[in-house]
Amino acid sequence: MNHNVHIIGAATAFGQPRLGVDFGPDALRYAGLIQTLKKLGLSVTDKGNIRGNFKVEAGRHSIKNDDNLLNYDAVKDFNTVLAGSVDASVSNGHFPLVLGGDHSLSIGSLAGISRHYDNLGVIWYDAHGDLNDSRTSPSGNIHGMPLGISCGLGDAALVNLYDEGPKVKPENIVLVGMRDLDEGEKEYIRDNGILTFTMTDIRSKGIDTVMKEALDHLAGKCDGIHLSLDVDGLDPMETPGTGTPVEGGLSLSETQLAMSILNHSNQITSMDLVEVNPLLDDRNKTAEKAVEIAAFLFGKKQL
Ligand code: EXY
Ligand code: MN
Ligand code: MN
Ligand code: MN
Repeated sequence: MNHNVHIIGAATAFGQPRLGVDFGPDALRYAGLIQTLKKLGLSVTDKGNIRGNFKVEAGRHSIKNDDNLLNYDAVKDFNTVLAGSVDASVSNGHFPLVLGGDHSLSIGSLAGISRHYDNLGVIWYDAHGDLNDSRTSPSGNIHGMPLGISCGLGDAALVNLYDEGPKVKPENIVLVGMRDLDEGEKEYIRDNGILTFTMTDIRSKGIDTVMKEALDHLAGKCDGIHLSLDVDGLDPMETPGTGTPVEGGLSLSETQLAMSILNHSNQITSMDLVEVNPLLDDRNKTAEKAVEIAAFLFGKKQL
């Protein structure tokens, strides 16, 4: 693992309707993210927060375009700025750790990262597939679409954001923790043969086997692996401070084990840590658990 970490705060809430998730990066800092990573011996530079040049004015936070996409212009502008920042981090030899913010930020993080790889692998640790487009989305919320957009689905300007064309190939994706997939997402997963581990698969095989199978699937063909970790992948009893909780999720200890396996693989080259919403939380416990998860990715051990 690259020990030179750039923390990039992606303080966006535009991908969904709830306020507060834009304070996620600061909640993670307050929970001790930077000190915790430094204690592990990493060189950590905090690049601050990207907010873009937008104000959440009356009405601004609830505008839908003709395609029913919420806050479309704001999501597009924000992710263009974010892509540039992430691109610069990778160019300078750093590991970008992008703090959310809602999951629409992965449009920008994948756009900035993918230009550095011919075959970027993606592990999407989440309750949701985030593979919708405006046609399949039940909500119009773009945080339910970033992986689909990165594969080339839907709105052309979002698909072509920062660089022309799709950023990720379906065969280079692994979904982990799935338990709330919309019909269109299921169809896309089946049609494209995306390797998917539902919670039922995880209960049956164990998270250790699942993570090893995920890494085996990407081994050889991928020249880097991006981990996109949505805290709603964990059970809401563990991480209540998130906007779209789904029961029956992963525990903290399973996630620690998953992160240890990724650490030992030495394959992870970038990460998003997203959907921490301190306004919905119980005394910042979701951010504290998210810090613990990042620490295990970077080599923290219990003994
Ligand atoms: N699939 C639902 C939708 O598209 O509206 C819910 C998406 C939630 C997305 C979250 C954060 O991972
Ligand atoms: Mn998500
Ligand atoms: Mn590429
Ligand atoms: Mn989710």
